[in-house]
Amino acid sequence: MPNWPFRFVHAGDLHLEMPPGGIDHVPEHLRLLFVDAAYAAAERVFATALTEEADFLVLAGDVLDSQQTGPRGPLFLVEQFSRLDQRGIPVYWAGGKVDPPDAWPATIRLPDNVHIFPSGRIEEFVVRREATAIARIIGISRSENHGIRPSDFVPDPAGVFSIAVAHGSADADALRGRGIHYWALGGNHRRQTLFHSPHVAHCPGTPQGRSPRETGSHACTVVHVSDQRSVRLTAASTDGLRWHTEQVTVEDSTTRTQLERMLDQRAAALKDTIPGADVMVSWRILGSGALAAQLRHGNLAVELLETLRKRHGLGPPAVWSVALVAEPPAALDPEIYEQDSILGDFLREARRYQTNAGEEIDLEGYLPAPSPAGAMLPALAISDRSARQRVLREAAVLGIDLLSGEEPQP
Ligand SMILES: [Mn+2]
Repeated sequence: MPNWPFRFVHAGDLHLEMPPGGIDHVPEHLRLLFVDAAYAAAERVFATALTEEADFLVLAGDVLDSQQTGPRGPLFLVEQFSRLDQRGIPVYWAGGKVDPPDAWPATIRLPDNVHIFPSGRIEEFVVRREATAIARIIGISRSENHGIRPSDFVPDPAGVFSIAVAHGSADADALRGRGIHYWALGGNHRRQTLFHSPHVAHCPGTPQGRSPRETGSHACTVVHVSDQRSVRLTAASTDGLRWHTEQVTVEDSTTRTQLERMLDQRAAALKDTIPGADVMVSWRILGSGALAAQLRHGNLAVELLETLRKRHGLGPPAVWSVALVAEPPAALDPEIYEQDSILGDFLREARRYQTNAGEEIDLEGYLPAPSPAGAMLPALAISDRSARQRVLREAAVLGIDLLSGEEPQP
């Protein structure tokens, strides 16, 4: 059945109450950026609805915890909703974990274009253009005791394009079987499309990364529905603060000066590859050699961080170096195991424990005083196989770093 083409914006997990974090120290000049990041990203969601001339905006839960934001959260949203209201763009909002419908402060009036789905039962709205129904939006706010129940959602008997809005996890196959044209999901902070054919289930993720682990671009989604009802998704970037991990490999022969130049060039390049955002970069240094050893144990990592921060971290836009960590190499050069030296002896001993998984490592003898019976023994036994391998690999690398006797190069 042919349809009017239309488009809408789908966003979720705005979490206005949650500023980015997860780092030891936010410098003075970036504090406002952190405090405002969730709001700035949310504002870009509303701006996207305006610039795309969207027919409507769908919010799939966890927009704000109004207890935690205080009045700033609701007042900000009323202002943004009003901007859309002036352009005749309705908002359909299903509550998630932190924003059940009754959490909205009673004293703050929502503009008329905002429709909040109730919890506990499905409600539906029909969007019309020139008296023709172009979309039917069915939704529910999350209830505490259960996630999404796909069977709650029924496609339109007359065949109008049906959009289901809900927050929480759901089995993709169960959703697929319902015949709903588009599942507008929320709850996963990472952007994800569960399926794309013939129908679509999509979660746009949070518009702003909150920690060094949430790297990469964050966005809301513009959903284009053609007259043939094919669905195309485009991401509209929303994060003004971007988390990024940059890997740099050093060779045995790399000097400090060479590494400094490499870091400097990479930091400068990030300004171009990630335009329009302040970048929080975590450096991972891979490789082996004296310089890598020095990075793992000396002050060098701290000194390099300070230089990077001074040269690139001030902005705007800032490329702020969050951390600089040298990773132990995954595999060691087999030749050093054959050395006739203290290091060789040490490595062969470590390898013996690595290959004989059954052989217990006696760590108790290294304790300063006899351990209280039982209390620490389970931890000392390193019973977990992968933990044991990791400890032995780190011990081998530490041995190489400290026993190889190579002078670090200037
Ligand atoms: Mn959430």
